[in-house]
Amino acid sequence: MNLTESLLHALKDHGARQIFGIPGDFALPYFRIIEESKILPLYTLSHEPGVGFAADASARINASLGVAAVTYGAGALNMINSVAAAFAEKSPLVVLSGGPGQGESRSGLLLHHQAKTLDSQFQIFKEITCDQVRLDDATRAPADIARVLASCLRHSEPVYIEIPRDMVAQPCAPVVAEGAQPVDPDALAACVDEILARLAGASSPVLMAGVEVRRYGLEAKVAQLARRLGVPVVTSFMGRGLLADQDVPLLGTYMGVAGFPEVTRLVEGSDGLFLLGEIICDTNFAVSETKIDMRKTIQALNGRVTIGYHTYSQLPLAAVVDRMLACLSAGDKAFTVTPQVFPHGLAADAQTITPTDIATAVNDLMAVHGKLPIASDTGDCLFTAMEIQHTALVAPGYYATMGFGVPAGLGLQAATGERPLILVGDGAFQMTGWELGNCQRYGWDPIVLVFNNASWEMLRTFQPESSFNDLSHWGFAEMAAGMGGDGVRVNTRAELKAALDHAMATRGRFQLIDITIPSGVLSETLARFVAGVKRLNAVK
Ligand code: TPW
Ligand code: MG
Repeated sequence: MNLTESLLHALKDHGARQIFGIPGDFALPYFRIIEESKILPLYTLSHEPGVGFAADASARINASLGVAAVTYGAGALNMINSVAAAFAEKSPLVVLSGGPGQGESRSGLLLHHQAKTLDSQFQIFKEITCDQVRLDDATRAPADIARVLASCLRHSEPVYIEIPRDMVAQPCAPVVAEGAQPVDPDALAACVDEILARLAGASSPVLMAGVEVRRYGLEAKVAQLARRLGVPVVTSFMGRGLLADQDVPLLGTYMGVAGFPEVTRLVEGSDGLFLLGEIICDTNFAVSETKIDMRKTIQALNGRVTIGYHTYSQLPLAAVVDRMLACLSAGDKAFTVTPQVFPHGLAADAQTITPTDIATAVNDLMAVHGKLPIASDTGDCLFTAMEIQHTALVAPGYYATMGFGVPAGLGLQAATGERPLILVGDGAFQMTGWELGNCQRYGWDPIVLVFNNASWEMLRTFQPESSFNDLSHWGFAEMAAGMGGDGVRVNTRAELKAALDHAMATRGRFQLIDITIPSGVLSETLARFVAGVKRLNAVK
């Protein structure tokens, strides 16, 4: 076995199912081995940000490793934003980069793709990955690979692996995976006793599920936990899409002033708010009129459980959930909640289209044809996604990068084989929409809804006086054919419904629906958000 084969087998053994990438001369040798060994399928895209987003989405949807393979310098540095997004939102993304061979630096010449020093790239990636290795020693490589992949899964954060181009075919032993780290049983028992006592003592406990629940594959167990505790469940904004397929008393998504008032009241009025696997960030918690006192919550995050004024460290989230389940008696507590009703029953008339009409049309579509997983970009499309019934969702809810939606949708289809729905604004589509041209090579056929308001509308809501937020109206529908898909522009609700039905019935080519949204028209959720933020700012 050579070094690249040893790495590829290790990736597969740790849960990776495919690689997304773009080669370059520093990467050609290891890409050849990826292709010829057939250990993992390789999907090439057009631009490195898309490679990173697709690999990140594959990691999120399957709760396993995603792999992004690039070349040194121009390739890897082009992917910084995507890796930063994965780091911020705790997605286990493995970055593979080619690199200069030993001795290449000795020529006395600067090497092409070199930024400052040959080590600059490694140093830059250190900031946005939790572990790194340069595979410059074939004897040490198996242990180094085992450590880095274990770190990736343990922390659910990106890692960086650089493969010098003269090392790829060196003989190398197979990687032996690291074992699980020991957990202090006394600390675990004390921690879980305390959580359960707090919840039992609360008159209005609520469980809020966050992204780590999915990252660590705990959705079914957390659903069981909620049933046994008999507590209502909400997700955070970032956690939207979690527990969508579980039997669980799921009320909705907490969004403070932008959310459904019943959910907001329940969460802000809870005296036992159990934050499970949350990222404690502004998009999850800042937009509230009644500030949640974090010191009064129970925060169970991977590796850190904080109750009141003290913290238990080094307890994996899975161990905490397992132990809680073991301590609770087996039966479910009888419990009902009134789930949120999402808009449905679109009037297929000649009216112009609002974002909430799009949510309504999607809800109608899913009621007939079953759920589709969704990849959403940043912008009003993500607020609109909150009005669509609970279904698997990948979106940059905290890091809020544009450009995520389209490549993430491709990542979803590659990783699951399921046909995804992609929600994307016109501004974001201008960034990475071209990646759709790769669907024809791989038989992907996402349904793409472009929210075309000819505007950076989210920005306009914050600063209406600036005319730089006006975009021209691009004809995305016309571009689809040249990229191997079908495109249609819709201006009325009747046209939207007809286009969605047609897209659903047409398989094998991507289906782009370019939806004209009149200027200044927001989803109901974004309108609540804007009004709420203005209210909050007015009282400051
Ligand atoms: C990579 C800043 C946040 S929202 C937004 C910008 C420019 C406008 C989005 O326009 P779009 O959607 O896609 O047409 P909509 O609904 O608002 O009209 N660069 C990156 N990421 C972010 N978040 C920005 C800039 C931004
Ligand atoms: Mg727009």
